Amino acid sequence: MDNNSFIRQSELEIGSEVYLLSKRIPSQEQEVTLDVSHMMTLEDELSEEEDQKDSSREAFDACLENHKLSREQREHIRAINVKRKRDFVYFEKVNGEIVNILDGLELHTEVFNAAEQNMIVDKVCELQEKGQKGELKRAFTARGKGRSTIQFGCCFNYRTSKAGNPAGILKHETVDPLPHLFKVIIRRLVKWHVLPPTCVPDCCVVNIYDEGDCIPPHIDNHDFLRPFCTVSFLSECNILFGSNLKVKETGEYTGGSYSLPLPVGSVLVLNGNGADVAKHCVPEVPTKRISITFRKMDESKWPVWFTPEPYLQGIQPLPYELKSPGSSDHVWSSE
Ligand SMILES: O=C(O)CCC(=O)C(=O)O
Repeated sequence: MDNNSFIRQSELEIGSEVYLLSKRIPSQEQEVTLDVSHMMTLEDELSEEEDQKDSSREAFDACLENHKLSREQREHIRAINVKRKRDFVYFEKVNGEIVNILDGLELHTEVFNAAEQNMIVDKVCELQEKGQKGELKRAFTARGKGRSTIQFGCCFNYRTSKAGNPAGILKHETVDPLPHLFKVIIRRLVKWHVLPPTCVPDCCVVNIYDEGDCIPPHIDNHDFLRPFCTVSFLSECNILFGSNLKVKETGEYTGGSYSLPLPVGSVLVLNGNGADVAKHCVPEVPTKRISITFRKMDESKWPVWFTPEPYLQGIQPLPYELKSPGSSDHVWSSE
C-alpha cells in the first residue's frame, strides 16, 4: 500500500490508545494501560466493537506496524482532515448599523465519523431511556413541537420558571454529572482545535428532536461563556440565524434569516456576533435528530456543589505540524 492510500485508510480507522500501544510496545503495556485504564476513550470503546466486527483488523494492524505510525500521528491525520469554515457572512441592520451577524461562527465538519456517531447516538438513546424511567435528575420529555432535553453538569432554565426561578443556571439544584463519553468528546474538541483550551465545557444539554420538533429563536444565556458549541447527529437539518428572528404561530419564522445546514458529525461553534447578536433556532426537523450543546459555566454562576472535573483540566490542542498546500480551511499551530 502506498503512503497516500495508507493515509486514506487510516482516516477511516479509529485506533485505541491502549490497543495500539500495548500491541506495538509490549514492554510499555503495563505503564500505558495504567495511564489510561481508568478512562475508557471514545476510540477505545469503538475499537473494541470494531475488533469484534472486522476480521481484517489484524492485516491492518500489520500495515500500521510497517508504516510505524504512532497513535499520535494517526490522531493528527484525523484532526487535520477536519474541514473548518469560518468565513460566514450575512449582513443585517442592527441598531442602525450594518453588521455581519455571523461573525464568530465556525462550522467544523467530519469531527466524528460514522462509527463514532453511532456510538454516541446509542449512548444518548440509553440516557433517554433512563430519563424516561425517572433515573436522571434533569430530563424533560417534548411537549408540543418542543424537543426532549437532558441536562448534565448543571441545571438551567431557558426562561423564568413557573416557580419564579430566573433564566440561567440554578445554583442549588443538583444534576447528573457529564457521562464519561461526553467528557471524551470534549477532550477531542479541544485537542482537535474546535474549542479553545481557555473555554473547556463543563456541562451540556442533549436535545432529542423527533420529526416536526424544533427549538425557537434564542440567544444562549450569559451564565455560559463564549464560545459554546453544538454537535449534530442522526440527520442533517438547518439552523437559522437572524438578529430579528421571531416565531409565528404557524411555526414559521419572520425577521429574515441565514440558513445553515448542519451535517451529521459536525460541530457548530458559536462566538461573537454569531452567538450574541444573531438569535438562532432550528425549525421543525424533517426527521429524528440529536444534538448536544456543550458550554462552560461562568465561574461566578457555578452551582454551590460544583467542582471542576479533573479529566477536563489541562487539555492541550494537538501541535499540528503537517501542512496541506492550497487548503484554506485547515488550522495550523501558528494560528
Ligand atoms: O440543536 C441544535 O443544533 C441547537 C441547539 C441549541 O440551540 C441549544 O441547545 O440551545
